[in-house]
Amino acid sequence: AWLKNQASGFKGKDQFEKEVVRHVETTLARSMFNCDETAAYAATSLAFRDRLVIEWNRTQQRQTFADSKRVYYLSLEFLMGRALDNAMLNIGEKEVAKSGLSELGFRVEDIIQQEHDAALGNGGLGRLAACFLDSLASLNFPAWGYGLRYRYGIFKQEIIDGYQVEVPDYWLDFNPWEFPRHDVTVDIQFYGNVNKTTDDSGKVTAHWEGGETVRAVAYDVPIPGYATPSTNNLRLWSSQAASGEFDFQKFNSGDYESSVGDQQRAETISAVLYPNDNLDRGKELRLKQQYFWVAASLYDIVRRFKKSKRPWREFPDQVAIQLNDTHPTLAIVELQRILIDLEGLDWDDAWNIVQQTFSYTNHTVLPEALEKWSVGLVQHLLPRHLQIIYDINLFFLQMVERNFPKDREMLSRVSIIEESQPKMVRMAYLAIVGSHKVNGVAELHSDLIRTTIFKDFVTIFGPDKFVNVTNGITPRRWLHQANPGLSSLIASKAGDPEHYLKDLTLLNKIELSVNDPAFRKAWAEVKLANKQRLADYIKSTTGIVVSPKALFDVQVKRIHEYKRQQMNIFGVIFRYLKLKSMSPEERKKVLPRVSIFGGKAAPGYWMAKQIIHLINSVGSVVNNDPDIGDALKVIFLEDYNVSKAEIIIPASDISEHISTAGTEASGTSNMKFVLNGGLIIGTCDGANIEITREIGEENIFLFGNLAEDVDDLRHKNTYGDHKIDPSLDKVFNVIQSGTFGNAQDFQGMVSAVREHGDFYLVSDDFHSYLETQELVDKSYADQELWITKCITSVARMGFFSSDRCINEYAEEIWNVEPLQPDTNN
Ligand code: DL6
Repeated sequence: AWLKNQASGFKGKDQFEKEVVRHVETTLARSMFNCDETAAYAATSLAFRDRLVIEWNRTQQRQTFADSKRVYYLSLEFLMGRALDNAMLNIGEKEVAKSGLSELGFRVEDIIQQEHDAALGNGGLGRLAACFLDSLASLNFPAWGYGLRYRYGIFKQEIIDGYQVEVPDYWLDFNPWEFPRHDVTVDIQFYGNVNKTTDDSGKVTAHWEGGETVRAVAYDVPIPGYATPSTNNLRLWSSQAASGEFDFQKFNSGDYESSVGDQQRAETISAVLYPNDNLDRGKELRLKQQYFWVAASLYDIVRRFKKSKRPWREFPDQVAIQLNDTHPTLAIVELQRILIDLEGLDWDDAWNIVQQTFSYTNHTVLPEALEKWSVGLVQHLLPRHLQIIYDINLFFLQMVERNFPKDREMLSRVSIIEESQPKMVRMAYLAIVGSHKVNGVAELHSDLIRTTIFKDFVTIFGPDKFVNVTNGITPRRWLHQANPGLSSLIASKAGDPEHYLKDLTLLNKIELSVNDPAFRKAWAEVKLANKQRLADYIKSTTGIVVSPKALFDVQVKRIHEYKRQQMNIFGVIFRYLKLKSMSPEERKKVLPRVSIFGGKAAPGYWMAKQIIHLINSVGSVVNNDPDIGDALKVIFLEDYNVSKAEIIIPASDISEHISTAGTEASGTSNMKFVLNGGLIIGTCDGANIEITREIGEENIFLFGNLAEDVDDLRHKNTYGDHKIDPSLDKVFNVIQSGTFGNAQDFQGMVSAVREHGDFYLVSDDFHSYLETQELVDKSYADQELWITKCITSVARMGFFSSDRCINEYAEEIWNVEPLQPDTNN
């Protein structure tokens, strides 16, 4: 292992064992005789944490000393998953841990399983942030992540009688990966009012006074790079009462409940992650979370900058702040406030600095996900910020008016303040105006934002401000960690993992072996073993036995109408009806299929919950139908999360990425599935398009209408002749006959298509979906050709490493350079 030469590496398994034993006996105060798997996990993590901390401190010192530009990635979500396995692999000490633990009587796999996922995110957006942290550290960029330390991450999903039930996810019981920094605190102000004073020179200064103060306390999480000593920092803020204590006066007078009231109110801010994906709910507490987090982060960033004693105009040479969606947009306003109100800069100088510092990533074109806050709420919570937003808007609109005097309507179209009832602040517009670059996350998505939702801004600012950075995934977690079998097979052709996992384009070397019988055989064996692992997991969690020889068809992601899990389950019902209509002899010839679903619905999203209920209801009918046997099984895997994805993704033969064209900004699980040797069925949407470009259209199953036709189809469905696809009609009739339980339970899903305009074009795409699924069956029957497709696809996936993606951000948006570690000390 490369770290062996570092002072921070273990000197062999004996030293590792000694440290585990030391932690069991001293830190945990237990004896090795009663050391169970939980304690072994704790001690192993602490032993690894000790290693990380050494490099972490060195990295921070190196960065401070170099005083070069840093990147700050502001994200309300970091869906990190488990840390131990990742730490072992990134610092190259998993083998040491494996043999050391085995001597102590444990299996490394069992120990890894003890860890609770860090699930501080909803889905793609949060997982992308986690992949980016891995790449930033692996590529040696001086970078910090800033987020919130939610006490409750995304809820745990239980399926009871086929329905989703949400259970709180308290993940902080024992978390060895965070370091509370009780000395790093920031007091954050809310509410109050603004007074203005004028000095002798006539300069007016605003003072934000009064209101309520909540304390932000930093918790730091080390982020180890892969095969490098660079270890970056993720700083998560936790809220507590500014006084730190409860109210003794109230307590002494016997008012026990309200004596802790302030404390509880303050702690509520970072208590819980909002469980919505691609949906904006406009709740006051959410706005409070956003300001609390950006204000604390900016205070920290500014404090660090000020230590360098540089003039303010150099701020953008030292600091690049990336806004992960619009959630941190208030940071733009906060920096402007700091510069003009607290540091005394002129508006224009300050605004110049702000614009050069920030850049904004858009992750969605769905109107329901585009954030807006009511002016009244912002005024109440952040009175000074609202004034600044109005000034930003005024100067912006004056510029627009000067440059486009003939287009009066443009002013209301692009105004940051929407003149609706009530008036709203359009956060995406504020983010665009306050940033020097705006990017989409896949080519189609970036084109769509340029030509639809942000079209006017392209006219105003010019096309260069709007760029594309296609998303990526870290191959360390999503290949090496999740699929060790495939990773070592690839290594036999592509060379040392330390090389190809850092330059994923080296995967192309395996294409030379696509016809090598031994390689192909080994490839098939790895897939079968991964399918067996998933089959075992399915059996242990659902009791259902599935054959690993069947075709595994997987759709795992948040449940959303635009992602069209409903179309998938309608297709499954169609398949079931077809099987039922066959003779037993015919049925025996059919290629068996296991349809696997997983994903959470937002608790308030009624339709998404109906979809989960239908999947489970279909499963209980199909799986118990003696006519069907192994020919079809329908599985819903409870509580889909990062660590489950690591088991599910390597086992897939075909996975479904079937959003209505133009709705899925990118998707990243599509990349993970192909990288793990599965093929995909998908629409011409998001990154599917670039995956097709890279791997070749002969290796992907594309179907459905194109994004450019969606508006016309929707119009036709609402105002014209909306004929339901006959196969879908048949499926609906069976649902309505009560075959899968009370038809009333699924009426909403059926009438959304039949009576309410079929907004997601399920009927319009259904025929081509079924045809393409048939093609999948036929292709899978030819295993030789199938394996060729899989190997070829993996070989061509190098583009989708998040390292490529981070290098693009660094060069085109942030203008930062990596800081090479000194590997000799
Ligand atoms: O960019 C990461 C991820 C994309 O892969 C998904 O396609 C997209 O749906 C998701 N967007 C969001 C938007 N949520 N908000 N706000 O999660 O981003």
